[in-house]
Amino acid sequence: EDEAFLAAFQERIDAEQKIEPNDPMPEGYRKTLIRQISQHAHSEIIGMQPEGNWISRAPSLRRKAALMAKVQDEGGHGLYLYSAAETLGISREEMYDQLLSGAAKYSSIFNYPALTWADIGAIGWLVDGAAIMNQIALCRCSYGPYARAMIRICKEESFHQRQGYEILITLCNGSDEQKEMAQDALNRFWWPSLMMFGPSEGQSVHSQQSMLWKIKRFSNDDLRDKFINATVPQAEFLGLKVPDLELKWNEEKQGYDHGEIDWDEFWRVVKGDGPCNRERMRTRRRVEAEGAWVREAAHAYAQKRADRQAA
Ligand code: FAQ
Repeated sequence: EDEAFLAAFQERIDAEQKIEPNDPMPEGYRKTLIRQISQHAHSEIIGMQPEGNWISRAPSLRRKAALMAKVQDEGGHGLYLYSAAETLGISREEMYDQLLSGAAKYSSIFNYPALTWADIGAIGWLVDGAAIMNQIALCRCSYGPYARAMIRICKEESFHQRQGYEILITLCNGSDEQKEMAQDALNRFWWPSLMMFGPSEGQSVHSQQSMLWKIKRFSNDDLRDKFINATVPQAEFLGLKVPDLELKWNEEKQGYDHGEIDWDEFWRVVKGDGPCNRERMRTRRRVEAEGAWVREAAHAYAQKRADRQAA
């Protein structure tokens, strides 16, 4: 790739032109997008597991219908995102293989268990809340198909967020035991939700280049701070306590100061040693094997139609 090509590409990016699938692009740009979009897709698919577990245990028909719709949406987001990644020249099978072999990551957050019904509230409120904060910025990503996919996905995520917050409002207005359940869920999900935004400045190896290419618009730390500033008042409204003794309003910066994130825990979970990593992958492998006959049948049917058309 010569310098003139790279400079011309950067000029298009700087002029806020969207890059489309058939446009020439630097190999690094293509690779970065395949990595990020496919890992985003894997997160959606693996992210169905913690909540999927609770569909049959939802406390009412109404709660069950909402949760089922949410988990289905996540499956839809995954498929949408796999399609966006395919426009960059990788096949879905390759992406699945990368997930199953461990070569591709998925978000650390889905390696934590959903132990109680309050966790379903906390996942909607905090996990989808963090996802939206990150994805709103991605609606302006320089790669057209990814940016456009994000618009619809963000709309659905905001329904998910409200669904979760409403579960917690109900629990917090309930018995002491229910309120304790809500507090316990916040205690366990707060820090892992902050970790979703990725490592801090020095450790975020991809940020600088991704910001230059306008794949990312904000640093991991900036988005994390925005999330904290938006979420702390919501916890106060619920009457819950954020489990961070160092959390304090900073008048000067008009934002919260917060305690240090346990980065050892983050990297441990990212590298496969979190509470549920093995279980998530085991489940994913099992359903992949169980679904093999469906894919075979679909291929055979497509082949038969193609043969008939050719004849
Ligand atoms: N977990 O240099 P950076 C959802 C990795 S929302 C695991 O900062 P980058 C919705 C990173 O990949 C969740 N790994 O990387 C939902 C890289 O390793 P690599 C998904 C992480 O890409 C809600 C290394 O660390 N959302 O699913 C994490 O510039 C409820 C260095 O990091 C997205 O994927 C982590 N938390 O920034 C579903 C959004 N953080 O790839 C169900 C799109 C970092 O070289 C229920 N992605 N790493 O092997 C992004 O915005 C970015 O990729 C970041 C990371 C911000 C996640």
